[in-house]
Amino acid sequence: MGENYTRLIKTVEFKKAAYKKEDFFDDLPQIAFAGRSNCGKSTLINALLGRKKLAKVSSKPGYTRSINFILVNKSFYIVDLPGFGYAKISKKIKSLWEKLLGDYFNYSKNLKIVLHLMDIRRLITEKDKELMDFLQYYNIPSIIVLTKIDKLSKNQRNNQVSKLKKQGFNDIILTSGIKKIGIEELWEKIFHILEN
Ligand SMILES: Nc1nc2c(ncn2[C@@H]2O[C@H](COP(=O)(O)OP(=O)(O)OP(=O)(O)O)[C@@H](O)[C@H]2O)c(=O)[nH]1
Ligand SMILES: [Mg+2]
Repeated sequence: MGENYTRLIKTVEFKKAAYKKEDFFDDLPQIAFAGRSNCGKSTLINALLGRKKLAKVSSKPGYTRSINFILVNKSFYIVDLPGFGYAKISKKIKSLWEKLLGDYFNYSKNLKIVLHLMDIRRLITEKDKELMDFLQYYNIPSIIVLTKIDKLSKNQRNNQVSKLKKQGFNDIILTSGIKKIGIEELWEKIFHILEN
């Protein structure tokens, strides 16, 4: 393996849980984590940052309701977005989240990329397609990050990855926030994006 990217992380600071666009930060580049509720966004962010309780991890889906800005090395933000697609929340909350996400994609000029997280067992659902359309509409680049790969055997993983490749998705990172798999690769990707 090449460089140890995790060692490049010197400071991590939880800045804000934003519930409206006036609370967004846009002073520095940012990398956002999006995906269905329960797909493992907060867990993966915690694994990346090596701090256990920085991004709140759901005991039940639908926990992250705000857009959470985490400042790293005083030079960029990791942004934890609220999960979408959880059926058991009210229409009112759902439309508030959609508005919040729309505002975020619309106003964040320093958003470099959205890491689109998906549970490796589920892949692309209807809700994921909506996110993809949303990102395309706002012209925001994204890559697929598969989560919870510890739940599948090597063969099963390969099967899921080849399904995605057949659909034209070639840039895929495999991770497990719980087993800390793919963390270095993900950092490499993030630093590469930040440098360009
Ligand atoms: N086995 C396994 N479980 C995981 C992994 N990542 C997350 N989980 C579990 O999945 C559940 C949801 O994880 P979160 O990280 O809270 O998911 P989230 O995407 O932030 O959820 P929302 O905030 O509701 O959008 C928790 O019970 C985690 O422990 C993983 O890599 N492997
Ligand atoms: Mg979360």
